[in-house]
Amino acid sequence: MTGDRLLEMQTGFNTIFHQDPHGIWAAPGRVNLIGEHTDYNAGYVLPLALPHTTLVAARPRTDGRLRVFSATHSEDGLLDLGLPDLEPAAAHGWSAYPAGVAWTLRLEGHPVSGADLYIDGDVPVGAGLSSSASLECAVAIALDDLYGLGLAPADLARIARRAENEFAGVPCGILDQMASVACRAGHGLFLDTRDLSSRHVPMDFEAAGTRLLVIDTHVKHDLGDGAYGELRAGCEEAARLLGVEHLRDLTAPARLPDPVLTRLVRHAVTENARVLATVEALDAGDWERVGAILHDGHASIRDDFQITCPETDLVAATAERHGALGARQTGGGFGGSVIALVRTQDADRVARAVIETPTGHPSPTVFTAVAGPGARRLK
Ligand code: GAF
Repeated sequence: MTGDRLLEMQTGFNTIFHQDPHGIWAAPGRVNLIGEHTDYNAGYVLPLALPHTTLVAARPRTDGRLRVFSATHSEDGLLDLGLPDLEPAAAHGWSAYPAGVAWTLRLEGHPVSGADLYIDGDVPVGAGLSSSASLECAVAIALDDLYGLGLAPADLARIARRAENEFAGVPCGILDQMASVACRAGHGLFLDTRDLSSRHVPMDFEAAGTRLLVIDTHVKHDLGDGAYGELRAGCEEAARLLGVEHLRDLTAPARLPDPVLTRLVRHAVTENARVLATVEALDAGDWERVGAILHDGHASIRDDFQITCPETDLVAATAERHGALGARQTGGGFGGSVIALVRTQDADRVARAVIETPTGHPSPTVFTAVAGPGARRLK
């Protein structure tokens, strides 16, 4: 984080609130290497934090007001919300995330009496890279620090997720929030979402002669549009019919009379196995194997979970045709970003090929992922 960014945050806060912030906090977006739609099935995930972060400059208040300004939504101006009157559905758009975090903290008995928040960031929005979780987590650690709550990272993630579920109305799992608070630079986070136990798995792409390309297809998805909730409900129904608490409890795919549920089960079971296999391959330094697993992961979300779209299928196939070891759509689905694991010498060729892929949308944007640190105080 450059001094310039901190100065911009400080100046931005000053301009809006005419005072100095008490501190500046950052929480990253993430890419999920493998383990898609396993988190609400109590399964495994393997994300890494991006260097892209949401930043929050903040100062506490004692009058019950939450005043929030987002530099990326400056057209909305300064929003002034009364914490005691906050109710789910009272705040809309981006402001539901900071408001939801303050609401959840108070609901759980934490003495949060208000705050001025100046928010900025560079996590691409709608790209499947967890911009909303990074906003929630940045606000959560800022309020935790300002009010000396002493919450553990897993509690902050749980509170941020609760804000998203109950206040913003998005029925997500805990993958994105745990990635944002608990990742470590140079590592992926191998997380068991059942008990939140985790291991930091070294993920130094450069030293391995590889790169992880993140290809934002600019095809937008919306997790609130119902499809995500339907998939989740389908998985829960399948678990009920199969007599297990979560699909994670199955050791092998199982058939159900409903072919749709049978497909959901097959993805959930095989995806957990792919996370375990990826961790093994990374530990062994077998990057070709990691690529092959990413390829299989894409096939599973395309054919079984059916959350890809023609554009991401095309981009993933194009990356592989031009030499990627493996490529797959990452994140919640229905567009967003594709990741491609490539050998360093193939990176430019693959990037050029996907940028030139005619998807019917603005050309995809490509950057190289470097595993960054989790949420932290900067100043
Ligand atoms: C979204 C959700 F927010 C996560 O909880 C997770 O389910 C993911 O989609 C799919 O793996 O990012």
